[in-house]
Amino acid sequence: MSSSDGIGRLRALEQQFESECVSIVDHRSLEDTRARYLSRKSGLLTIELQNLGKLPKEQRAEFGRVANQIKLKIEGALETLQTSIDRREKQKTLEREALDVTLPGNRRRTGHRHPLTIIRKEIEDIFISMGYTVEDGPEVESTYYNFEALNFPAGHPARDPRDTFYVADNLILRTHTSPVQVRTMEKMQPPVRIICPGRVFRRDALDPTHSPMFHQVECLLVDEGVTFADLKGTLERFHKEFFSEKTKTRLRPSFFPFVEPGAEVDVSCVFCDGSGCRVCKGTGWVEVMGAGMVHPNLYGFVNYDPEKYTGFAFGGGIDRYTLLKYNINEIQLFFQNDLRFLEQFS
Ligand code: FA5
Repeated sequence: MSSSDGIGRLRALEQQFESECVSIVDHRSLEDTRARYLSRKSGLLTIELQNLGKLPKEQRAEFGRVANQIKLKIEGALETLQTSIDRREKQKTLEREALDVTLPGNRRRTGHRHPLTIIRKEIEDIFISMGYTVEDGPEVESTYYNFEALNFPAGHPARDPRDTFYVADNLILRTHTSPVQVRTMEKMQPPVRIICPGRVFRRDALDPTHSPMFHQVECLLVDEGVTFADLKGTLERFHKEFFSEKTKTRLRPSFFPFVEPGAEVDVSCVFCDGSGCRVCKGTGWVEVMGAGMVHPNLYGFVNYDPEKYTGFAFGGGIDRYTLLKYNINEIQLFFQNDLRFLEQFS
């Protein structure tokens, strides 16, 4: 091989590289070209350089000089291309990720408290301000606490599986919050002054004011010298705070096994101020809870001295209070989770 042949091939390689340069547009084509010309084993220029040894000695220097010059040229050109490709890629990334800080943001929708939660909290706050504490009790309850210890005789109709949801033989979904009375008296000595809001369950047919799952709030006060007048005064104060100062409270004799005497509690209709309307069915009164003086038999279950202590208890429907407070005529609205309804409360 003569030196001029060799140099001719080097120059041809140089030209080939120059014409290929225009198609280098990204990192991938850049690296492919770099490997094709300069790779240590199979690069086109590397192979030419391996031929150096085959040249006559006096031609080697010239061939080596030209080869080196072309190598530096290729490396320089690739370096320049690398810089411009890097700049272009960076620019593309910046454009892709560009943030227009003048665009309006996405407003996060805030949740609303459920109307039943709002009213439960309002009721709790009124009683807390009167010195009561808030207790909790299990929703899956034993028949002992739901019935026996509340003085329900064996065979009482409320125990019937047609009225009560049974989980097992002696285990039910509580039908009222009154079991918390016994649970509380078991764990604390008088003076006792508690309320307990919570979910209760009955096999009641659906209608605008009845649901098989609803909410009650229980109240229990036991101390020395507590009288029926204290019960009435507490109910009156509560209703005036909750509805308005104009609201009247009325007690009608009634029967619950765990109180004696017992009463149904009505409030003067908040819609017509007692003059009679559709909501109160023309009577001027709306029934809201059951109440009474704690039956002395209950004290036997919790080792309180019935000669020393007396107390009162009542239990009201939170759902009913909510219907009245917001003038809603359908209890099911509370459980259908329709946002158009729920969003009206905050
Ligand atoms: C009781 O549940 C007694 N535990 C209340 C009580 C407590 C009396 C302490 C004496 C002493 P009653 O079954 O009447 O009572 O229910 C009380 C209130 O729950 C009712 O006045 C009503 O407001 C509400 N209520 C009853 N059944 C339903 C129902 N299916 N859906 C919605 N609310 C109901």
